[in-house]
This record gives sequence, C-alpha cells and structure tokens, in this order.
Amino acid sequence: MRTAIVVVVVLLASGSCCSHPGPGSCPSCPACPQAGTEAGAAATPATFTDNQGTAVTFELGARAFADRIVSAEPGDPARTAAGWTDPAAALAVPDYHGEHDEPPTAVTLGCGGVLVVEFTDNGLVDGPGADLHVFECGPDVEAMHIAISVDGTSWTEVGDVRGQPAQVDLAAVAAPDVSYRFVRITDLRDSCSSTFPGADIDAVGAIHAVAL
Ligand SMILES: [Ca+2]
Ligand SMILES: [Ca+2]
Repeated sequence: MRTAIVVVVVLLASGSCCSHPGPGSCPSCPACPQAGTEAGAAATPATFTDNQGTAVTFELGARAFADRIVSAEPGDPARTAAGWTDPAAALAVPDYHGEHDEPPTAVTLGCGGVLVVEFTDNGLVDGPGADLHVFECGPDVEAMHIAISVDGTSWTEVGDVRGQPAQVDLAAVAAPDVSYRFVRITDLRDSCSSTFPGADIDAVGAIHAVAL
C-alpha cells in the first residue's frame, strides 16, 4: 500500500510540473519532457508565430529552443518594476500572450543588457536563409546584437537584429560542419526610457539545427 501511495504521489508531482512546461511556470522542473524532445525521439518540424505575426518553422520543433541560461547581465537602466526580470522566461518554446501574463513569459534585458543562453540538446547550424529567430515582445523589435559560440568562451559576431523579422543568417560567419550551442544577445539601447528598457525576450530558437 505504501508503495502504491508513493507511486501516486510521484505521478501527481510529475503531472503538476510537466502539464505546465513553460519555464516561467515550471522553474524547478527543467527536465520536464516536451513533445518531440524525449531522448532519442525524432523531433518533427513545428511552426511558431511571434508577437509581430511572423510565422517561423523550426526543423527540430520544440527541441530547437534555448534550454539553459548561462548568464544574464541586466542593463542600465534595468527593469525595476516587478516581473519580466527572470531570465528563465526566455527559455523553451515561445509562450508570450501579453504583458500581464502571470508568471511573466518574457524577460526585459535592460538598456544594454546581455543574455547568454545555451542549447543543451541541439546545435545551431547554417541552413538556407535565416538560422536563428529571437521572439521579441512588444509592438516593435528593439535592436539587439547577436553572437554565437561553440563552447561558450570563444565568440563569433553574427550581426544586429533591427526590426522584423528578428532573425539572423549565419551564412557569412558559420564554419562548415560546425554547430553552435551558445547564443549571446546584447541590447543595442534602442529603448532605454520605458518601463521595459531594452529588448524583451520570450524565446530563442534555432531554425536550422542538429540534434545532439
Ligand atoms: Ca543560413
Ligand atoms: Ca517565454
């Protein structure tokens, strides 16, 4: 009987976490499986539409999105009001619906803020056209600079994102047969005076990627 109770408790605990797979609602359960992301499972392409209405298809579906925050340096000024200050809101698939999402579903970088994310089960590669899409929230895409890295130490500057769509193409900078696990986003100080200073990031996805 005790064993049965334990099993039930474990199932309930698992369900309460994994039925809400967004990082903001599930910060303590980073290993929650999502469709197509189970180890060994073949990921299938999936399309997500950003806040500006741009539909983007990701070869690896949900697996294509950033998995871990490496570092987050708030800009100056930083977001001071409550909410939109948790970098983990930029992980996993886009889940932004509005600025009153609770818990918040995006993070405001602050003016000149820097966010570094890691893909742990996929690598970003160069493919036809744009390769990386940043889901930036709000009516305008606030300018940001993108760099990528294989190891999180040595960085390759890719270029700036200014306006829609918030994408970069690796064609000019990617080494052949190399996949990149790290992305660094630096706010370019477009919007420093609002209550949401700097770029507001909901999610970061590798359009073209290889499974790791
Ligand atoms: Ca490309
Ligand atoms: Ca989000």
